[in-house]
Parts: sequence; C-alpha cells; structure tokens
Amino acid sequence: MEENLAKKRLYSAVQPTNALTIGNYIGAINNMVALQDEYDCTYAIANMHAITVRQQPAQLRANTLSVLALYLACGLDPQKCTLYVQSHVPCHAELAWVLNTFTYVGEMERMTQFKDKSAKHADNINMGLMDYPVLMAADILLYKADVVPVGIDQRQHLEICRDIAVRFNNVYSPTFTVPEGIYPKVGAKIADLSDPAKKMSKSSENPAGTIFMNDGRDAIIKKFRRAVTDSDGEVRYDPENKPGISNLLSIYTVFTGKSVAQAEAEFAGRGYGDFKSAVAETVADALAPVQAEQARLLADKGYLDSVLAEGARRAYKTASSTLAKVYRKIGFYQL
Ligand code: ATP
Ligand code: LTN
Repeated sequence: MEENLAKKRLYSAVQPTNALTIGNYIGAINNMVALQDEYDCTYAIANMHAITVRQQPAQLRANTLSVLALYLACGLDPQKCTLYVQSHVPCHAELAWVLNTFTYVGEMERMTQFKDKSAKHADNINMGLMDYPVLMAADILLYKADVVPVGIDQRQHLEICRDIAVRFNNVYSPTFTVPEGIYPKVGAKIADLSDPAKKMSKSSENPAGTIFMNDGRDAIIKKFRRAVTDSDGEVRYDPENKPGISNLLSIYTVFTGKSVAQAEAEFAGRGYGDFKSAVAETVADALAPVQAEQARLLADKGYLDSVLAEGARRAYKTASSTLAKVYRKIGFYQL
C-alpha cells in the first residue's frame, strides 16, 4: 500500500516504556483501530521518546516488539496502516532540530508532563525530557497528519504542535498541515484504580492500581476488587463526586459497548462488590484472546521484523519528502 491521496492522514504513537495498560488501550489504541479504514494511518512505536526517562536496553528492545505485537493483536492491519519504529526513520531527529528553533524554552518549561516527569525523575531532568513535545511535533508534522487520536493527557502537546506548525508556516509559506486531536468520548483519561485522582500509567510505581494488557485473570480480579470507590453505595456516573465508580463505569462501558445509563440500570440496588466483579470478569474475558494472539505473534519474530521493515520503508518515503521541503524552505544548501 503506498500513500493514499484520497484519504485524510492520521498519525499516532505509543512509547515502549513498559507493558501497555487498559488506559493506553481505551485512550488510544481503540480509536487507532476504529479509524484505520477511514484514514491513511501511520502508527509509530516511539522509542526515542521512551529514552527521555532511563530505560533498561534489553527491556526497551523487548517492549518494542511487544507493542508491535499488541498493535497487531488489537486489530491493526499492516496492509492498511504503516507500523514502524521511530528510530528507524532518522528524519524525526532531524526535523525536531529545526523545530527547536521555532520553540521557546519558557513554553517547554510550562508543559504539565514535563513538570510531572521532572518531579518524578528529579535525578534526571535531561534536555530530552524538556524537548519531548518538539520531537512529538516533528513526528506528527513529518507525516502531514490531519488528525491525531490520543488520550486527553496529550492535548497540551498537540496544542504546542499546532502552534509550532503555524509559526513555521507564517515565517515561510504554508508547509505543514495543522493537525487536530481526536479524543475518545468515554475514557479519555482512565484513572489509577488505587488513586482515582491519578492517571493510570504504564510506568506508575504502584502496579496495584494499573491493569496491564498482559495481566492474568487472577491479577485483574484482585486489582479490581481492591479498587478505591466511595461510601454511598450507588453505581452512578458522577466524575466530580464519585471518581472511582465513574472510572469503573467508563472501563465497563468501553469493554461491553453498553451505555452508561444501561450500566447504571444493570447495577441499581446491587452492591459495589457485584459491580467490581462484573467489571473484572468483562475485562479479563476481553483481554484473554488479545493476549493469546500477542503471544502467538511474539513467537514469530521473522514476521514482526518484516512488518517493521516494510513500515520503515513507507514511513521514510513520506518523512524524507517533508524534511526535504523544510530544508529547502529554510535555506539549507542542497547538492
Ligand atoms: P508512561 O507511563 O510511560 O509515561 P503512558 O502510560 O502515559 O506512559 P504513553 O505511551 O505516554 O502512555 O501513551 C500512549 C497513549 O495512551 C497516548 O495516546 C496517551 O494519551 C494514552 N493514554 C495513556 N494513559 C492513558 C489513560 N490513563 N487514559 C487514557 N489514555 C491514556
Ligand atoms: N507522547 C505520546 C506518544 C507519542 C505520540 C507521538 C502520540 C509520541 N509521538 C505523535 C501522537 C502523535 C504519548 O502518548 N505520551
């Protein structure tokens, strides 16, 4: 499949920092799969973003293939979309350097994720961590993406990407497509089960509140059973006053396809114990076939490598043409 000119272009990526969580699935992968027919899709495994926090090399390598296998197991079709590893396409680092000169230090210091991760990794507040949004802007702009499906935590990064694109276009001539974010209607920010004020995150230090896509049934049931709720006993969607229950309702509705009203009616007059068990069983049942397919794919490294090789070839074609255009516009001498 070569670039499809009739369809709008879509880009997204996930960092191979650990096993993925149901937050990543609900916030991002679910939409990535749903939109693959409608758009010309490019999906990266963002290993260059991952190293902004210290990684174990062997783990990073293994996680890279795990994310690809999960993408495929969740239903991404390499015939329809380009699936590749960010570091396989050198244009990302090259465009990020140029975009750095259109980005202000103050803007990067104000980014919420930078502040959160700086607090969490106070011993390693490196330039890459601060420059993370610029590399992300380079990812998106290289592929001329019209839309970017992500969880709500990435909204600020998408806004800065749009600002950088507009700034560049204003200084030169229209060069970059200014992208729009696509956020899920339900579950744009799944909370940690043990602390509903926190985002569920794959690199959280407390795995008790995180459901990983590769968790076994027993672990899933145990974690949901311990999920923090409230004392009023009613299964009702009210994120302000009942964040724990509302989070469980979001998870339940995404995995069952039921509406919030249907779910509330189903558990009216029943205790939280029943509700938590139903959510746990639903999630465990939904994940079992995905896990089996991911394991099958991980046993076929030859196939996974072939998907990545073809993905890198296609991605490079688009990315290098955008980069060449940028270099021309800014006045880099060409041979
Ligand atoms: P890390 O903990 O390593 O920073 P993460 O779990 O936040 O990672 P990312 O790789 O940064 O995951 O994000 C991949 C995608 O998943 C992004 O689109 C992000 O918005 C989405 N996402 C991450 N966590 C959640 C969540 N709790 N709810 C909804 N979407 C999420
Ligand atoms: N920063 C993103 C991952 C990411 C991304 C992207 C998402 C890297 N490059 C480009 C969308 C588009 C995150 O989810 N933390």
